[in-house]
Amino acid sequence: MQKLLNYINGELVNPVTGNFFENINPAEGKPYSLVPDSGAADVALATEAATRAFAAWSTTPAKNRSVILLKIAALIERDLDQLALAESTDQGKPVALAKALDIPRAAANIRFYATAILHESAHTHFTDNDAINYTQHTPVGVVGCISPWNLPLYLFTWKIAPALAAGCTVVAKPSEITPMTAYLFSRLCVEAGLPAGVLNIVHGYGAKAGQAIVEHAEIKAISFTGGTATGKIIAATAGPMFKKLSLELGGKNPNIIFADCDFEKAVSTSIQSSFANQGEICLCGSRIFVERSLYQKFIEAFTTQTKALVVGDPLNEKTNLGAIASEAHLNKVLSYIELAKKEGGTIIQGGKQVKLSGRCATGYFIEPTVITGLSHTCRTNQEEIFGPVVTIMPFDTEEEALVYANSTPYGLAATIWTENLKRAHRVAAEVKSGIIWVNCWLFRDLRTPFGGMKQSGVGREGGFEALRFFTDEKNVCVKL
Ligand code: TXE
Repeated sequence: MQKLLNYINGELVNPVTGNFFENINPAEGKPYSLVPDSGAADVALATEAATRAFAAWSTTPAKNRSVILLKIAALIERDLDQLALAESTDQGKPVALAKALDIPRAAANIRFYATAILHESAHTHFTDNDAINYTQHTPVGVVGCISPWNLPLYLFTWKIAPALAAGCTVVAKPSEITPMTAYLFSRLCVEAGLPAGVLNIVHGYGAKAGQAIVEHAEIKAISFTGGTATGKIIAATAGPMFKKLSLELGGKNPNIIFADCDFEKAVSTSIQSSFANQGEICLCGSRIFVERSLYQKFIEAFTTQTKALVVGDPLNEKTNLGAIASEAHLNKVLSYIELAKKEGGTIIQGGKQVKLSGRCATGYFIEPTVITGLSHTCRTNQEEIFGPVVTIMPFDTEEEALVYANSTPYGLAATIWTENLKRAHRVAAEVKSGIIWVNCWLFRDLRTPFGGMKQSGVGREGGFEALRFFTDEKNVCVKL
């Protein structure tokens, strides 16, 4: 079985203990490769390498850092098919989605920051004729980047690219559930000639390798994307050490549909925002609120289109929903469908595990599921399920829609469907979410800030904010 390796000090190496654990292909429910079971000793070696590399990398001219990052982006594009296949095999998502979204976006992340550093500027403030103040940004040092399993290479590069571009050196850990593309990425970094120690990738479990990264005294900043519960643990560890922290956490996003919307567009995009990537995107709209006069018509069109979705082998180009990322997650999602029934919900579409035949006979598949008849306060509508499960509720007034939308502890994203321009702006201003889409979903301009409110996170990623996160900022005041 293929053994993945850590990437430390420019070399692909075994974990210190020599221990590995199995990496499961979720479409088959079977192991297909072995992952380094790294711990504090591996993180210590990675951090030493990153510390040694920092002086040279942080003073490498921006244009030279840019050249090497662009080379890595080009290698990702060269290996698009191989990386998409690996992402699909590792995560369970349709290979077509990996090819269209995950891998191109990984390359785009790197290109964006490789060129952003060429166009950075600093603020200057003239204090009458008495002084000049200027703001200086310097790379913060060795940083930790910890990423989840839903969009593996996409989110891994979303953190690593700004850190490297800013001049930091990095100790990174992909999710233990989806380590394959991070491993392939490390091989591309070797091929591109990234200097030794600039990026180090340590594979392993969160509580062991991840926790060791957060605890390491020489790691000055942590950028984390994952569950809110894990975010709390990381904040509790990193807070007293005064590390810089960026936490991108869970969501329970409202999708608000007014009767004056472009109906066809609202339905077809809501199918995407509900079920893309098996609903395993923190930005999915898992709570759909529909104005009562449109409710019945929406339910009929939405369930018809849901029924037409193909749950199948991720390697089949016609598949809409592939496998759930892990057996534990499959069981979690199924338990929420049971909870919804106990809470009085009606499953109007789906609701069951899917048993496929052939190579996928023992894989982890779930029908896209639509639930009605629940209150906005029940657990099903309050907790993040992170699977192909949506609830639909009617509302009577704009005020009521806002109460429902803002009723969870999360505040990551929201979608609003209306052709009324004034209402669109009014509602967008009132919804407590870090990103609001009006008449679209998942449309991203990489220059815009990204992040959550409430328990969906702290800090902003994307744009120049991410570059700033990885720097120390000072004001220099020169008296004239
Ligand atoms: O993620 P974890 P899990 C949500 C979703 C899901 C839930 C739990 O609801 O069901 O979170 O998923 C590393 N110190 N999201 O448990 O644990 C871990 O190894 C340092 C939302 O799989 O948060 C992995 O690399 N690191 C989400 C990363 O954290 C630790 C995406 C994320 O894993 C650690 C995924 C520790 N103590 C799940 N413990 C989103 N917002 O996109 C774990 N890790």
